[in-house]
Amino acid sequence: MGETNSLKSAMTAQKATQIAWGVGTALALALLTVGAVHAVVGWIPAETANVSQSGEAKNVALAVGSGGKAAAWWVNVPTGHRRGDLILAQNSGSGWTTQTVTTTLEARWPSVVYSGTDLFLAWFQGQLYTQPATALGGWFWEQKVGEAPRRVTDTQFYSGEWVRPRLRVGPEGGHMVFAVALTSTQAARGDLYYLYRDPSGPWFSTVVVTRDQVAANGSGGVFYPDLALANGQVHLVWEQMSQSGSAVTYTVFHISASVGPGGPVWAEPSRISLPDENAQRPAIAADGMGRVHVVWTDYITDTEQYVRYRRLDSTGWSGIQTISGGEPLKVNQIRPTIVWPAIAAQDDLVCVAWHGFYPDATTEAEEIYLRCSQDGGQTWGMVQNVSRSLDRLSLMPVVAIGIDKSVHVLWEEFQGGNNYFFNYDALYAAGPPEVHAVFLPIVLRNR
Ligand SMILES: [Ca+2]
Repeated sequence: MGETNSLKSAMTAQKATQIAWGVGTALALALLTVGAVHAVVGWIPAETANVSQSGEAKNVALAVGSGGKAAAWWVNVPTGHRRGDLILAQNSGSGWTTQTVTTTLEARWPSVVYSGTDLFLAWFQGQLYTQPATALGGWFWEQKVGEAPRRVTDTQFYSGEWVRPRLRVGPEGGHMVFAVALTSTQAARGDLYYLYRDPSGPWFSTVVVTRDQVAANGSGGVFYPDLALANGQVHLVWEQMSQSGSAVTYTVFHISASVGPGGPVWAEPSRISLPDENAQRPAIAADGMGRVHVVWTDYITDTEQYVRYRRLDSTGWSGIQTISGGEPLKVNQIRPTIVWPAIAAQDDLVCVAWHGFYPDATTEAEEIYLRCSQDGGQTWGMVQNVSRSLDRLSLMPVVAIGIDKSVHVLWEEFQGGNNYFFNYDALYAAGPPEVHAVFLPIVLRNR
């Protein structure tokens, strides 16, 4: 409750009015020079931090504990390298404390999750696929903070940047998902793996969906999976590639399971993106009320992408909504060349974050956007600009919601130089889900 009060006090009416007029002036200028008012407002965080300050932060992950404080987790990748050290930063309430968790310089793609006050970390450690000759593979690791790390399985797995291990921990045990192959020759087209364990037991792994299982003409592949727990069920989503000759399509699929003493019992997988979409990078979140919320990128062209949204509740799947607004999103053609959505939900609050820039951007550099629904995903508030750094690449956000309904966002922010693959810091911002006061003065002023 202390955090709620501090958020409210930080957002005094006077401050909101000052910032609102500042944004209004900026948008009025944009109207004169560009000729179009884009319906994006600046988000007013209650708290911001550069949590890495290393110039080496990649693959950021974020979770908020029952105490309302965030834990950030990323890989410090030295310039010229592909892997690095794992860094954990925790917000004590009076500042961030940072620790190096591994020093092997072999880690990528961390995941972080709270179960009550217990903090769990997971990651991939080894050589990711770059070309067949260097697909050496690696292992997945899990660590409860305060205890020793342990290897999730003895099996050596092969995968690439799409491996995306995601960990969830509930009172019944742990759940993990990733996209991998058992051989280096198949590393570029993995299968979908789900793993589970009892609260103190070993991990059991199972292949949920094979690469060709839901591909129309074979030659499939599984990429970028995600995981959520709702009503005692496991929900997985993933990006499914299907190749027929030179035609390659990407589709977002969903599968659910009941997990009992005998292990998971899977339902049939189902496609949740439209057949004519080029649907990639799905993310899923459970809201604690039995619903799951899914977002993905509809990649039409390099310069026309949209964030789509769908919800599964007791009546089935909702229709598809476009969360990123009416204007198409663009991304730079350096990294990662695709819009990258993230989602978090708690009760009726659902928040989506993504990177990109809109057609009226003065610089072709990504911003981090945030949009929240306060009625369980039926209607959505304003598109808000979280990063507000027009000339710098702001990439690959993650989002989390605290029990006080504060929204926490972490992303990679370019720190300058000529090499856009390196020199990123992990930036953090937290605040209320919505700042309605900002938009109204803009409308009045433009008239
Ligand atoms: Ca930016």
